[in-house]
Amino acid sequence: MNDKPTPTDEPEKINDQTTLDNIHHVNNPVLDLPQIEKKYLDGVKSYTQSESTYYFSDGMAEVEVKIITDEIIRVRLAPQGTFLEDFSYAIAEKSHRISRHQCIEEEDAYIVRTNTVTCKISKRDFLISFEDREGKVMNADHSPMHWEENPDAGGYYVYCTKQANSNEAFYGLGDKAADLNLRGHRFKNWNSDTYAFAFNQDPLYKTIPFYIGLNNGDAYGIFFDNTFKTYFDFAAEDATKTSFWSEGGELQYYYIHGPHMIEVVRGYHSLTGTHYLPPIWALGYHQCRWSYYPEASVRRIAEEFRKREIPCDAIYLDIDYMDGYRCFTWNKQYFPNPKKMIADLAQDGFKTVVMIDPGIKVDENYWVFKEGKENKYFCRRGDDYFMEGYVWPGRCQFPDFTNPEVREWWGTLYEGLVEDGVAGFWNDMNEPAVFGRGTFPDDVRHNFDGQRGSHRKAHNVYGMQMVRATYDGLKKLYKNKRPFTITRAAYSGTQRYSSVWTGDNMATWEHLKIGVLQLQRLSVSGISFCGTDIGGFTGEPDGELYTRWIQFGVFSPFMRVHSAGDTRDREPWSFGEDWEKICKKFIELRYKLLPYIYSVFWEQTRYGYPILRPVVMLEQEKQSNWPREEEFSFGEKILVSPVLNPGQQSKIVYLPAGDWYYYFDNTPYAGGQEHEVKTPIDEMPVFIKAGAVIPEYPVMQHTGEKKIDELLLNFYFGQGINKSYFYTDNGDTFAYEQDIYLEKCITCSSGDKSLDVKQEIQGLFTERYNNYNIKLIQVPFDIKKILVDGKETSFEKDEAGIYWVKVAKDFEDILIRG
Ligand code: NBV
Repeated sequence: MNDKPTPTDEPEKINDQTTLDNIHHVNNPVLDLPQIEKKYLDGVKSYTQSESTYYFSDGMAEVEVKIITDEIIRVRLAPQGTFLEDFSYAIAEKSHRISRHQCIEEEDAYIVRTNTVTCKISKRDFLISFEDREGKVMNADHSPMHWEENPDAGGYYVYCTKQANSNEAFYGLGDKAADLNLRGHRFKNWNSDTYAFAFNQDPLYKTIPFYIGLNNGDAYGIFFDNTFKTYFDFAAEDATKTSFWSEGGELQYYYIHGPHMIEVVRGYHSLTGTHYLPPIWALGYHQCRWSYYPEASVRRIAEEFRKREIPCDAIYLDIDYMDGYRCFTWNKQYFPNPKKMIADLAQDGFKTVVMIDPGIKVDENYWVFKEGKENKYFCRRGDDYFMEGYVWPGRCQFPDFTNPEVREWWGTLYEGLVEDGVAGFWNDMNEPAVFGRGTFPDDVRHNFDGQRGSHRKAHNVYGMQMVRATYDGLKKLYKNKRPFTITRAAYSGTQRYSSVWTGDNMATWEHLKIGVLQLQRLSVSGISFCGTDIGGFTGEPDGELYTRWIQFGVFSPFMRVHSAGDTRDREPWSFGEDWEKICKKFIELRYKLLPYIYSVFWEQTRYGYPILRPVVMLEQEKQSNWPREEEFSFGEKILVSPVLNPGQQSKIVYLPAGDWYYYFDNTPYAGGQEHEVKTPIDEMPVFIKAGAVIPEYPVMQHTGEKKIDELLLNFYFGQGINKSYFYTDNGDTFAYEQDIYLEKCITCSSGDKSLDVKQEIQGLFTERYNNYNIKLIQVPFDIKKILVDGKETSFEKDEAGIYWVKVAKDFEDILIRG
């Protein structure tokens, strides 16, 4: 761990004069070695084709252009003509859709074409560009791909420099604590333990080398799949250039065509996978702290939640539950009978989630260490010494999670805790973090799934492979139940194995804002299941900050309060009755929205839609939206703008085109413009899209508390035709993979004094309830008649002008007439 934020290195320059000169310009005239200098691709001399892959050569270097789909093309560079092994931890599967493509030779260029994208490779200078079908250039090289030999480590520093248009905006790159539009910034990817990080501090915990460019209103994506230390410069050094480069590995990137931002994200998910569908309890409210112990205080917290009737689904145990911080053990003094405690908590509707770190204590009497040692599962240095470093348990060794055999073993270690009833696991410190020097030295060797590599290559995937081992192991141990995992470090593709949190933030208003940026950014970078430490990890929030953060938490995909060991109490009741009341109201709101939230997760898992969508993603054609950072939608139908300042009485909120309703009183608002919205402390700007159908659960104390006897459906009247989807299943098994789920599509078509509703149902799951209770909000005419599947049905109207009607859950159509 680092006690203080580590100062970031001076960013390397990439222009010719300054690049890495001081590191390795060795020019020995006696031996007449070739001078090490930056080399650029020369003109194209020849090309060959092998199925969906085209190879272009400049006589020495080779460039591969591979058609992945109609929308996705991969480019690779081999400086000496030999490509590295085609291996990636990020890419989910290799079987891609076959698409039609061809290569045409023109006088000055080769044209590789799919149904959607045209990739041009200019013969004279090897510049590569991507165009849409109409010939609009989406993305083009500024200079040919280039490289520089690295005589110390071997391989090359590899560079790609693209043109940046004067008004091009950039989004993505994971957890960066920077403006949402990345233009004008430079970043480094090197997973780092960054306790109490600051705005614009870089690098942070995660490496997601994927960005979206918004070029004159049209979007494309670039995924630079390289695990070494990578850099991105978004028109910072030179306003006309966007560059990405790496200290090793291959220059390999995917061009992902839009033109809509959301389609770029879906394309990225088609490569790197989507989030596994979490168990529904993982979407409830979670209470965490470093640490709740001993057993009596865990029980007291749980009792307090139930006594105060504040919903909660999970309690976390941080490192102090372990025996001397030895992973997979219990401190029997604090927790004499963990199985019984966990069972009692479960009886009361609480899941127990515990932490597991990668550092394994060097202790000959500790079974995990002994097994790891005997089987040679721990990482070693260049000269074969063990990689040893100090972390919580003292002197530690570290499993090499890039070795499949080690991952398999690690997965089995959870057996005891799973038998004790633990429901979820939290992987921390997996950047990997080591006290003092921060992380492993570069010479540590890794198996890298048989591809071999030093820590330079494996560092950024270490945490991902740890949580992969955790997830895969748990999947076996829980049999048909869905695991829940959360990780701090990540690389592209981690979403297949885990949720994430943003690490050790601070209890300040600025950090609340940073969280709003980070979660939107993670979501558009393929990591939708993300959350912040609500309330701030270090420091003390006052009641107002805590409450506003809880409000943001309701609309965070992952909702967990967490704080450091030296902070005062952080439970929803810790700030006095007034704040407790508001926090309770908002946690209840999370539970009411759960069927909607769960459906949004399904859209992520099944179709690759991001969960949080910044306004720019909703209306990318409007340039005034590009810098908006505070409004975002949660799924398609709910738009929020969290309150981010103390004492704030009102807030300017932009609503995208269309009509909206203010959630707390159903007041209609016109979209396509800004509004000044009042922000009393017990409300926040939450708007529902007109035409939406939002399913709602009654307030429950935990997701398993009630079997509902009818489902409330909130119909928000909208002009024209509007579709809403919702998803349901048994909430915690993999039966949905055998089609045991229901996906419902409700289409509402409004006319003059009429509303027609149709329902289409897919899947084989059977709900336990029989009816929907439909709430018709803001119907602009007096309803005279309602026909459900042709039968006239009675309805009611309340004082607020809302109509209520009960219908069978599998109705096909409803006709509402004024
Ligand atoms: O395990 C203790 C903490 C944990 O509470 C936090 O969430 C992690 O981000 N952990 C870091 C290690 C110590 C941090 C100072």
